[in-house]
Amino acid sequence: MEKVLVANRGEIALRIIRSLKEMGIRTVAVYSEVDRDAPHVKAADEAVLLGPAPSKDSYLRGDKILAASKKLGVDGIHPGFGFLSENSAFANQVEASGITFIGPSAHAMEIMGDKLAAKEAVSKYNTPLVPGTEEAISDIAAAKERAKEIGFPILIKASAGGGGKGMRIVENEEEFEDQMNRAISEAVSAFGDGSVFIEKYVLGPRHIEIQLLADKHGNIVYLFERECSIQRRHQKVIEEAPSAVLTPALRKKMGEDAVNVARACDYVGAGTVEFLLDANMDYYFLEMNTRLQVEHPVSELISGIDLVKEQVKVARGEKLSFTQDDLKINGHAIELRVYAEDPQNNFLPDIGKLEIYQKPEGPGVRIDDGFEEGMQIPIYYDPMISKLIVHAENREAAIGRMKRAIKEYHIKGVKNTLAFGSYVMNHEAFVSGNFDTGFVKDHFKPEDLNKECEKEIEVAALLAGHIFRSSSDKAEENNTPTKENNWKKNRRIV
Ligand code: MV4
Repeated sequence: MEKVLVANRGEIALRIIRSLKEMGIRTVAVYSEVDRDAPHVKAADEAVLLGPAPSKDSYLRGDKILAASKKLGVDGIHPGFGFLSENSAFANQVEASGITFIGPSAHAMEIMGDKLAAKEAVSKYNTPLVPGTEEAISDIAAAKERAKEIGFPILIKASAGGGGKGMRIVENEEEFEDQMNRAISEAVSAFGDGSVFIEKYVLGPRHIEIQLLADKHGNIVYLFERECSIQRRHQKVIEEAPSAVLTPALRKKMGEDAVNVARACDYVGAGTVEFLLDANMDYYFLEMNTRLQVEHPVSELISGIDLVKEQVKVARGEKLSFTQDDLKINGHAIELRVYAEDPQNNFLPDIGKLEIYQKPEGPGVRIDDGFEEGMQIPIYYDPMISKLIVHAENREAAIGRMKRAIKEYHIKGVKNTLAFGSYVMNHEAFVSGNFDTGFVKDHFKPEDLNKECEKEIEVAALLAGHIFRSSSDKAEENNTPTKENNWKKNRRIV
């Protein structure tokens, strides 16, 4: 593979381009009209304008991307995540053009994209599934009987849904029929497919996912788990690896079950199997994500594996160069997604210009971003500014490192989730590891961030006082006449 087109934008496009460059592969970026000056465009060897800002006119234009790839002699396309990454028709078109799609087969995407088909494929192995209906519900009365057997509350899920889309909780028998009818019509309008099924509602679960890598020769390994329970409205905010609560035995069992999920769909490439883990430490298969995920860096840091390079290698037909026994967890990693959102106002997306954008540095700090100071956050795409990822020898040290890195990160001009990150890092439930997917709902109140701010203001005031005193002390010692001189002479103290 000599030339790869990255069919994405922002931080993930830049992150992929970096690995490709390290492998000596030439790179092609694509961009929309608002992304002309974006770092991912500057970083690539060549760049192709796709069209106006809206995704449907630019990053979702598979036809334009394919035409540009042919014209420029591209031999591989990396879709990143979102946009075309889980579009099996696009993967097929790419492969039919003699270009390698750096991702799984269209077949694997289709099975895992249909939640009922996924459960059926997985049920051939002994992977635990949440009790529920195996087929799309056609008879509401029969489904109600099944719901009574399972016990309320139950969840109605759309087979074409996923990631929390098309889910409905039903608390009791009385509301079952009404909720079922709503769920079906919602699924028809949202996905063009009214297939829904029911599952027992697992209360207070953790969201644990297993990172996998599979080659084209039947070798599949797991790169341990990520704990992704700190989320709101199905949008993850903080992820870490490893989980604070898995024992080595449970890690091995979940890892091996995840490998079987991949086997069930002949998976190739990097993929992730999501599990729910309940308070009894029982776990259940939820779904498989057939793409590189936003939170992949925490797995890279604890495993020492560059997942993008591995995606390229397995797409080229190479065998994995390591086995499960070669893989060891090294330390602990935490990622904070820095969103252009206001945590004080129900995480409402904010837009504007990054007036100040200064990144933290130092040992164990990684920033994956696609913006520079002075840039505008576009309204058209995901509001993520960056991912702040830290790695340290253990969880406690990683939390300390994240707090330090957040303090070093200065963003002005756009409201963001940095202070929220600091709130979580200081929260007893997070520090102790005693939390689940209800963390934000159960613990977080917008006022809590004022306390974080007050702490910061207090520190700033103390520091300012100290600086003032030390500089005026020195001024007296030096007997220098002007303020200007005092500052110049003493600035090194600061
Ligand atoms: C569930 C569940 C509890 N019981 N299924 C959410 C996203 C998608 N991947 C599936 N999800 C869930 N499925 C059963 N049978 C809990 C979740 C879930 C969740 C639910 C409500 C609020 C936050 C959540 C975060 C992660 C998972």
